[in-house]
Amino acid sequence: MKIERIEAIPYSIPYARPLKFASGEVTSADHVLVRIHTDTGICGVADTPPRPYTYGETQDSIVSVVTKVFAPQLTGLDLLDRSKVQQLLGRTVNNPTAKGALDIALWDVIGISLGTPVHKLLGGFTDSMRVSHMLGFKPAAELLEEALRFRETYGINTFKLKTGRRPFSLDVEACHVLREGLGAETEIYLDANRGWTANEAMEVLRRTEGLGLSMLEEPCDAGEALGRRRLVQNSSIPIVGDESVPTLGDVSRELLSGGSNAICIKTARSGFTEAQKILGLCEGLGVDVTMGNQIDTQIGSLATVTFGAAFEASSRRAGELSNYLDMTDDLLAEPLTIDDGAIRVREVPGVGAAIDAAKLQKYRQD
Ligand code: MUC
Ligand code: MG
Repeated sequence: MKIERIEAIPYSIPYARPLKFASGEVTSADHVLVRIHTDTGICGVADTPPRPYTYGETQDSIVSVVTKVFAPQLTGLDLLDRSKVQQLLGRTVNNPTAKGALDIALWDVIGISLGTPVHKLLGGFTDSMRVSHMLGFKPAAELLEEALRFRETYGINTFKLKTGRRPFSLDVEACHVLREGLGAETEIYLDANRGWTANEAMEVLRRTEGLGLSMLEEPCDAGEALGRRRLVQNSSIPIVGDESVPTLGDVSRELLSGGSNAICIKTARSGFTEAQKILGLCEGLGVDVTMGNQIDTQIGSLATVTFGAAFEASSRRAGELSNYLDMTDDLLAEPLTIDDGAIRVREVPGVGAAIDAAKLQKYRQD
C-alpha cells in the first residue's frame, strides 16, 4: 500500500467562546485538515492547529509545507515504512503540527487497512480518559461558574487555569476562589504559558501555598535556564514543560538541565510516533506526563484520547480534551461526548475521525 496523494485543506470555524491565555487568544479555529490518500483507496485524516505564538506555524505555512515539501517527499512511499517517513519529515526543521498531523493520518490509514482501532495498535491499555477542562482568562467569579457548570454537566473534576502576563492578584484570587468554590476533591493546576519570570512564578507559588494545586505548567521561558532550574528545585509541585518540549530532543534537554520535572505530551505537535518515544523516555526516568490540548477540535481531541488511553502512563492523569466545546461547530461527523467526566476511544478501524463532507464544504477556505 503506497501513499498516492496528500491534501492540506485550510478551514475556519468560529469559537462561540474565545479562549484567552498569556501567549495569545483563539477566536476561530483556522486549522488545516490533512488527508493522506493511498493507492488502495483508503484515506487517513488528522487536524493541525496553527499556533504562531508557540511554534511559528500559520495556516498558510502548514498548507505550504505539507503540499510543497512533505507531499513530494512522501508520495510513493510504502505506508508501513514508518521509520523512512520519520527520517524524511525530520529533514525539515520545526513545523511540528504539520508533521504531527501527517504522522497521525498515517496511523489512521494503517489502522483502517488492518481493520483495527489505532488505540489497540498503539497499546490498548484502556478505552477512555478522564477529562481535564482548560479555563482561560476571566474574572474569578466567572471562572468558578464555568468550572461548576462543567462539573455538573459533564462530570469533569479536573481544571487547568490559565495564568500569567496579568496582575498577580488576579491569578492568585482565581486560585483561591476556585479552591473555595470547588472543594478539596477537585484537581486544579496552572499554566502560565511563559507569562512570568521564574522569580514571579515563585512568588505566585508562595501566595497559593496550601491550596493544593497539583502542577505548574510552563511558568517562564525555559530559555531562562538557571531561574527555571531554581524554580524546579524549590517548588513543592511538579513544573511541567509544554511548549518548551515539542520534540524528544527537547524533552531530553529540559529534563537533563532540570528545567522541568514533568512533561506535557501533545499529539498535535508530536504525532503518535514521537509522542510514544517521549512517553517511553519519561516512563524510564520516572517522570509524570500529562496529555495536553493544543486548543484542539474534536478531530484533534479524538487523536489525543486515542493515544492517551493506549498506555498506562499517559492515561493516569486526566487529559485536556474538552475545549472543542467552545467552538460553534466541528468537522467530525459523529460528535464526541463526555460522560461521567470521560471521553471514550472509538472502537472502529483507524482513529475513527470520519469527516462530515457538507461541513467541510461549508468551512473550507480554499
Ligand atoms: C496550553 O497548554 O498551553 C495554549 C496555546 C496553545 O497552543 O495550546 C494552549 C494550551
Ligand atoms: Mg500549556
